[in-house]
Amino acid sequence: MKLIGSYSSPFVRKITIMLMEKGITFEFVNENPWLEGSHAANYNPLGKIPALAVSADEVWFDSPVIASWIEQQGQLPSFIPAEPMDALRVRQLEALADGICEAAQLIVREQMRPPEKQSEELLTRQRQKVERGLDALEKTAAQGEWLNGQHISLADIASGCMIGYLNLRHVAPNWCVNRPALVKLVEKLFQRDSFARTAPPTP
Ligand SMILES: N[C@@H](CCC(=O)N[C@@H](CS)C(=O)NCC(=O)O)C(=O)O
Repeated sequence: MKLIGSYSSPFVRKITIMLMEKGITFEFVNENPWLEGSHAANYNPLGKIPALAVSADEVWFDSPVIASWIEQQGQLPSFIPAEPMDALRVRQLEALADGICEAAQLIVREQMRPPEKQSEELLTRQRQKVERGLDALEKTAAQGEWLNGQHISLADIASGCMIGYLNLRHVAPNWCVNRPALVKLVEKLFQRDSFARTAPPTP
């Protein structure tokens, strides 16, 4: 089984951590979708990573779909609760963390353009999404040890990967100010072997 991705992608990291935590072996295929000649579109018509190639004719893409496929393999620990409403809550929090990553990526790409071509409107809009998203996660994190229930879930993993990405790209560098519950959660996550082993390389 091959995971097509890059070491700096928070979506790829989420999937890598799930596989590592469950002890599922895989081959990592390093693919930068932004480089000319990238093979990402061979696995996902959208040309995005991650993609999980289970065999030549079974390829899964979009990280929430890949996460569901991994869970369906039945390997413990489970990162999506069995109870349907709990599962929905976890998936919504995953979508929130992923959405913050998407907004952060738009900020990063916009800031790569020449200053005179950058849209202040786009940057403000995306920064607001990041801040509102972080506030919502802080509120949830303050309610318990994990974002949902008594156990680590996909919501926590996605949130840890999201914060790792903000740190890497210096987006919202003050994310930890006035968000003590999120800080506590992330510190706990970053101590895990799976997080330590997937820390993105600093550019
Ligand atoms: N919703 C997708 C987002 C994946 C995504 O945006 N990946 C980025 C890398 S972090 C990418 O491949 N971008 C290339 C592009 O947008 O063309 C997922 O969760 O898998």
